[in-house]
Amino acid sequence: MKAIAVTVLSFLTAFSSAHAVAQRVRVNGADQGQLVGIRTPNSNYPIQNVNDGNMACNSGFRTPVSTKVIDVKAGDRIGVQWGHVIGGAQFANDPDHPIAKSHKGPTLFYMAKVDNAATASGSGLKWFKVFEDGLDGSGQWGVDRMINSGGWVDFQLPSCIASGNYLLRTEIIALHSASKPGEAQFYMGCAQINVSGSGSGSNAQTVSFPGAYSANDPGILVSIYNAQGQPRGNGQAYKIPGPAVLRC
Ligand SMILES: [Cu+2]
Repeated sequence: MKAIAVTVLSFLTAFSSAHAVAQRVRVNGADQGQLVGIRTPNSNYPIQNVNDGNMACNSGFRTPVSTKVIDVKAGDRIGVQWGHVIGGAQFANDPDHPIAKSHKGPTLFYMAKVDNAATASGSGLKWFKVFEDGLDGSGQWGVDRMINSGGWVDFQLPSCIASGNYLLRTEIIALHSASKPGEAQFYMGCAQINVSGSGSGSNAQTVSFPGAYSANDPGILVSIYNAQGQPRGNGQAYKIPGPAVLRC
């Protein structure tokens, strides 16, 4: 009986609870609260088609969607927390929190200027990349660092960006099955922020979602395993998808 229960549990773990959703924002370490100022989908399933119309901010949000626009200053440290379900860890030492450990890959942030971050759609925007964390020389991924940080990924807002409302797009790309076309898993969510500062704007390269990625990008169609079968990279530098990170 116990063996059957364990088998069923691992089946469920493999096929649903191992995924992740972005669900909290923090500013200079101050947690803004669960589902506050961030659009979090009810489903933790990934998008696998890079041309999916919801590649910008995801879809199927837990309602009511927060109307909060979080005030930040250029140069602040801002972070988003991931969890395998809304609410984070479900019990002590929950092995799938914040995401199944198999889900190696990069973590990324993009921003797009909008008139009103509480109401703006993610489609049709011009996104620039403000953060990326891929594979380091010791075989650790951005996702490994996110797991070690309890699901949080933080970065410093560029000092040169113009004041105003932005959608902040957070993303994980899970590459455990990505050696087959269409099997990279994209997880994303959008936080709603209002940036104040004295920046005059930047001439960062912008991209569209969908559009920024191709299914054949070297960082999307890729085997991440070494000769020993460990998910530590295939011996070549890992090329994170998308444009270069904005440097002020
Ligand atoms: Cu998953």
